[in-house]
Amino acid sequence: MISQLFKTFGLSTSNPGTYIGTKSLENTEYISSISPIDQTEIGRVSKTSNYQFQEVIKESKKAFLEWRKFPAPKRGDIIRQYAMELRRHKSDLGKLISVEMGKPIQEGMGEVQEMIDICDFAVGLSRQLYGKTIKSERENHQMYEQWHPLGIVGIISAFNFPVAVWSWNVAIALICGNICIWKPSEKTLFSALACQNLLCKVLSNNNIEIPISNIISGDKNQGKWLAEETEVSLISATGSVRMGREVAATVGKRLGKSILELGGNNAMIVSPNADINLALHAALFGAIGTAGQRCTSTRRLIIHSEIFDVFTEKLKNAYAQVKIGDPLDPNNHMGPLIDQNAVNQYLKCIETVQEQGGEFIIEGGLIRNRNTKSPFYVKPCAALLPPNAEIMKIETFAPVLYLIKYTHLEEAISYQNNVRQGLSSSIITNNLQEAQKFLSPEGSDCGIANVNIGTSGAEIGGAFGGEKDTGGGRESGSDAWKAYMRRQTTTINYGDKIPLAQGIKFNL
Ligand code: UN1
Repeated sequence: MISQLFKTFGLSTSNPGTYIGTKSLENTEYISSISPIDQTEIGRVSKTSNYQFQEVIKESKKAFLEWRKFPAPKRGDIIRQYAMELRRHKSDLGKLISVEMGKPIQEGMGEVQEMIDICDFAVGLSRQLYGKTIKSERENHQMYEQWHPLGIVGIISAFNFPVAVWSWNVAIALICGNICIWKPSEKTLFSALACQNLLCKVLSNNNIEIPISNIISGDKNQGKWLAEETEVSLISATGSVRMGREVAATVGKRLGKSILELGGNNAMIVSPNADINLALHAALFGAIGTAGQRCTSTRRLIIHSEIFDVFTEKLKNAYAQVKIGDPLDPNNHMGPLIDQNAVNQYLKCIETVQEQGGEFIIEGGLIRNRNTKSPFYVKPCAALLPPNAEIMKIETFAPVLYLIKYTHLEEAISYQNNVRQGLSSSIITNNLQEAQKFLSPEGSDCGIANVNIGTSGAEIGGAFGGEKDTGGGRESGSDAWKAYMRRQTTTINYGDKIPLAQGIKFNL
């Protein structure tokens, strides 16, 4: 299967890792991509050298001078064609993501669907980069705002959504007239190269030689080069809070712009007025989807004490039905964790839960059977914890769910907000007052607040991101595009006098 995917996406077992548009550059140092499904090596990709990085910057600068001249709807048309390629390759790209990252095939294809959706959104947006007109206080004067592209946009993405989060950025940044440089996660380079090759196809079909989308491959070092580079106007980074702090400090020091989408620690409140069946589905998908490796994963269930026993009994039954195994088998709901380090974190988390007075209602542990061909498969688990347990403040990228009991809604909301992360949150209730309270300024402090929906599975049409340690950035829909452009305020005097603002007069 993998050789077929290689053929489809123009890949081989050994690939260059630096792309300047359609041109690729190889190097002598390589990164291996290992499938978490069975630990086989998919192939290798060369690391970007510092010299190659400088080339990417030089060519991106030149490219910007050309690309910014393209009318925005023409730029949109390139993204439209890219969306068509993605539609044609949805199943194959979904498979490649699943092989490389270990998420279930339906989720791999779901990720490609997010790419298609954001491309469609960006095509429409390419005709709607509207500015405001403003009433001037002076006679015969007109004011308005217009939006111009920034220049070069650097995109640092994480392994858990190897390509969708890039697409949220690249589709919008490109229609705005920017040039993009992508540093994908070193764990999912093949998925990234496949996307780049599809885009190159579109560029070639249109005889566009401008390198509008470029790739650098590597680890922290290459990420640091990108963050330090003054020619890069905006860095959009997705990943850990630790990484985000470093990027923010580096970019902030040179007064660059950044969009940060960092850790989440998302809670769902299950009220006594909840539709229990609905709550169950939402909790299950949020907690075990992508094996708990989404930044939107449900980590904490805050359950009313009146329904705690009934609900957890149902949760136990639901967990017992979760099928874990080869993510390429569409019958399975959960694949492996990404690597040994993730497994170690998971095991350490279980130990800490017990040390902090947690009581496992659904037991965790490693899974070793004939369906699991790598040591990275783990059991999703859930533990009841005292509401002040410190472990619940840390984001562990694994399917460990914390259960907390509450008696009053205010108490539940304060538990929900009592963590440093502020990405996603939800309440399951059919009570209007409870729902509105949760959505009011006294309610959830997160970037995403849902009612009768879980914490994960956000649509691209809304702005995506969160508060506090999540970094404050917003990507994808709504007016997130404004972060990829610079605002220019313009005043035109169409009279023959020059009245000064604020009533200032010169007696000349
Ligand atoms: C992420 O985990 O970084 O809302 C992104 C969701 C997905 C995106 C998650 N649409 O769960």
